[in-house]
Amino acid sequence: MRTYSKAAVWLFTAVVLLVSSPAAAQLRIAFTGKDANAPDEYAFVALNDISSGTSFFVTNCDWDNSTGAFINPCNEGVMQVTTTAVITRGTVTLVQETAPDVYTVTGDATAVAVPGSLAWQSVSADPHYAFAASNPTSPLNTVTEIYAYADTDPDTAVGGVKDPTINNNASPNAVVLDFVGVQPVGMDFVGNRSTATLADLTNTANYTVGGTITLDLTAFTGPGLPVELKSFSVD
Ligand SMILES: [Ca+2]
Ligand SMILES: [Ca+2]
Ligand SMILES: [Ca+2]
Repeated sequence: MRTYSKAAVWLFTAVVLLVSSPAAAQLRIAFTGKDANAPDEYAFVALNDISSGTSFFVTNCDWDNSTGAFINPCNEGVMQVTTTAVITRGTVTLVQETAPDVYTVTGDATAVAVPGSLAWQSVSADPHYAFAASNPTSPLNTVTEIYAYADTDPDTAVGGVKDPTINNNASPNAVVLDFVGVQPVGMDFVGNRSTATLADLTNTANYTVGGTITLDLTAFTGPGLPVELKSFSVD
């Protein structure tokens, strides 16, 4: 009779569980607007339902895909956003800096400055990256995935060193919105929120740009709401 070690049985069980378990919904968000005039603010949409108690980080630091890390120090802030209830797919959440490093959220989340991080320091060209990190006390150095990137620098970020979807420590599913030839202080999605697709969210033609903008928090409701992944893995 063949015998198996406990370790072999455990490994077999773990593999069966891994293969048979449905894949958990991946955290998927996209930026829908920002306005650097006081109060500095941005809005994001949930592309999947987000569980209560989920955390991610947002920074104005630039990514460097030649090293697979954020440029650090970069003289920019980083905040931790944590959901306080389920945020359903399509919901738009607003985060505003209402005093230096004090953030007010319109929606079911909190936002706090990461201890030791620099002030948010609003500047029109500031990029916005939303990302996951393995160490919440040093998130810039421990990035595991970038979820969304809004570039309001007039350069072409896509395909360049700031593009988080390519090269080292790449996040192929990051939703990248890249303004080219303009440096908007404010920008906001003005396309059709009942039919928007992922391609619409990343097309700057669907955004208004300017100075002070009241960001539109209307939910995205259409069946074409972007949930598709460009790439999928179970690591
Ligand atoms: Ca503002
Ligand atoms: Ca800044
Ligand atoms: Ca750009």
